[in-house]
Amino acid sequence: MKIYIDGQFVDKEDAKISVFDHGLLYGDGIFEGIRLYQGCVFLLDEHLKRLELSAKALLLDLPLSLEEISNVVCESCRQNQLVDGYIRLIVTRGVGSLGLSTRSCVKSSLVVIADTIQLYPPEIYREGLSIITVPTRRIAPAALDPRIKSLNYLNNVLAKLEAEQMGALEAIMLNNEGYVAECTGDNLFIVQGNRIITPDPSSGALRGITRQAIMEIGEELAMPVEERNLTRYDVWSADECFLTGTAAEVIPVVKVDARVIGKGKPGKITLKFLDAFHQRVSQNGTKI
Ligand code: PXG
Repeated sequence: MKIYIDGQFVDKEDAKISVFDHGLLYGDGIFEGIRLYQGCVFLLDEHLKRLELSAKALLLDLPLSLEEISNVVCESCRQNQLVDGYIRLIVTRGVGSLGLSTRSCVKSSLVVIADTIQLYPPEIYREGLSIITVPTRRIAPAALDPRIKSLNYLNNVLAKLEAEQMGALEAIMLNNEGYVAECTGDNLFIVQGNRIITPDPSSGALRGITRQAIMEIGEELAMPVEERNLTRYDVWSADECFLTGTAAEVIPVVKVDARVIGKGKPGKITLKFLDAFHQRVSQNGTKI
């Protein structure tokens, strides 16, 4: 496997960064997770736009232009002869001295890993996922805005740990007010009759690229998605529930906190969105 680090493609064994990189020392950096489907990078421009906004929020200068980064992403896929895959793009603050100040970090670093990913076993997509709510609250936007896709993922890692301790593969995180924010690495949607609802980013959700694709599909299907506060009761009493994420794609949820959702199997509207999403995947890529 060839990994891109700051201008060079190196073997996996040689893909190393400094222990003085502030990405390691302080989680000072940003990332994106991007999919490659059939030789096309899915929604690459959208991912790069989000990367740019995350960088801006952290006053982090990207080491390359977005066009150059786009070329590096495509080249990483080619170097690894990937047809379908998962690309992890990381920008760290770069090497500096000890201490929180970013002033000693002269140049940010760019790492691109082009690999594959399988988050959930295949049967989950047919049968649906069982999830729980975990005690760890989503970090407040006033502390660290969840729209910044930063290398600080401890909040999510802790929640994922709690989920796994309880035997669940994914978990709902609430915000400090007790409203549903999102899952540890996926956005959440519910279906109530013919209404489709997802929490607003202000409640502590990442502005997911897959979430955005689902909202566009909703417009196309004349089932526009509403963004509003959701309680756990809303989720428990929903007719359907599903999660979205680049790695996870669209996953039906059939149980939440031991309550069966709808009929306990993937719902009709969920399957309609899933189908429309798969069609998009084959139409909206940047050829590598
Ligand atoms: N919420 C959070 C907190 C995420 O990290 C999503 C939602 C879904 O967003 P997208 O843009 O992918 O539709 C994410 C996605 C990984 C990895 O290992 C990345 C994410 C989640 C889990 C694992 O690359 N990010």
